[in-house]
Amino acid sequence: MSPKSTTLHHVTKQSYSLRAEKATHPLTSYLLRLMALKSSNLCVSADVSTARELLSLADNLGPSIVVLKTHYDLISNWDYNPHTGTAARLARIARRHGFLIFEDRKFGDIGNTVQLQYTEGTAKIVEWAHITNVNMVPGKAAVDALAEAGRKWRERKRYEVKTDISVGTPRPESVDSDAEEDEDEEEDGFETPVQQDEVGFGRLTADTQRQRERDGRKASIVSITTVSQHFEPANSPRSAEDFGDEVLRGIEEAPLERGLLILAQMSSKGNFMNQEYTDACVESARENNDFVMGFISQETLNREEDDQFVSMTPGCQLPPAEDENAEVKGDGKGQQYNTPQKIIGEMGNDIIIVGRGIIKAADPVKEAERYRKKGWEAYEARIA
Ligand code: S5P
Repeated sequence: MSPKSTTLHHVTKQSYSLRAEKATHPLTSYLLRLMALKSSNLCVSADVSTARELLSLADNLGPSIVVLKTHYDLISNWDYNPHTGTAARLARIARRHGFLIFEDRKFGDIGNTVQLQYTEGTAKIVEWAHITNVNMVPGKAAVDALAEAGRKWRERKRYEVKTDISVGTPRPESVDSDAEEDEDEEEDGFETPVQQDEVGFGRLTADTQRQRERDGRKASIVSITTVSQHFEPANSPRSAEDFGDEVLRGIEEAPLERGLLILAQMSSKGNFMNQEYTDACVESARENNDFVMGFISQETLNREEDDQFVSMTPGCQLPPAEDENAEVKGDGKGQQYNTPQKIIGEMGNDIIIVGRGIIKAADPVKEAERYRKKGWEAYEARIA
């Protein structure tokens, strides 16, 4: 659809800081605070082919952006290891520079399938992407299902499973009793290396060894493995004070809540997202507003008094710096572009999403700053 220039909703006149205070979704509130802190409403779309390019873009552009958008399936050598892989490394860069990771997965299937795609499989997107998005063509059930999966994941994350493993030796009087102990432990289902790995607690402590020896356990041919688990509240988001330079100064790390954007309008020429579809997206967002942060759209879709969704807008390019009045053309493959001024200033959106305009520039760092400034000026003029 071609977006209408409408009278802008009252929220578009408010500062990001004020909106951060009012937002009920923790991740939306955090994002708005981050925007105010970094004077940035820029999301870079890191559409590159290797993990190395992705990580170096993230690190170099980190200071200018508030969101980094990924298409993990474009990366030929994505490393799926949850602790040392591409997503884990990206997460560390995101914490250090203060930006959110948005996997532009555009889920578009029946509810059951999108839940599995979001939480399972090779990528386990929910584990590392603060934000993802859905193409609502299959219907509202896709949004409901993702919201359910996001809530369940968050609930599980509320407690960290901490696992201690100690390897000792059996009491001299009976090897049988040790066998029983082993059996009991296995019945409890506690010998799960994945859980041990997940929290990094799968280690043998010297203290436990010594304690075992004090308890009268002596060397023997059979050893006992005792695995104990306890549940502890997960740390609340850490700040630079307790996390050093690993977290951007001035804000704590992102909350654990996950967020969804609904693909309500597209930038591509001749797309089939009509008004009826867009209206249904807005309804669905209102129905799931503890999980849906807002939209990928070409105009703000806040309509009712209480709406406080964010809209993130792709299809953004600037004319070259040396000819700022030049017309920005499409990419010849259906993509259409608008300037930050039009997207933020006139259409009332919150975040510009820029891919090739920045990543293909001769100097992406400088270009990202040029976009950041233009986007920010448009916002400041809008709320003035
Ligand atoms: O309507 C849309 C929705 C999205 S998410 N139009 C888009 O272009 N996108 C994405 O934004 C697209 O998949 C790509 O990753 C990015 C735009 O890239 P650019 O190089 O054209 O700025």
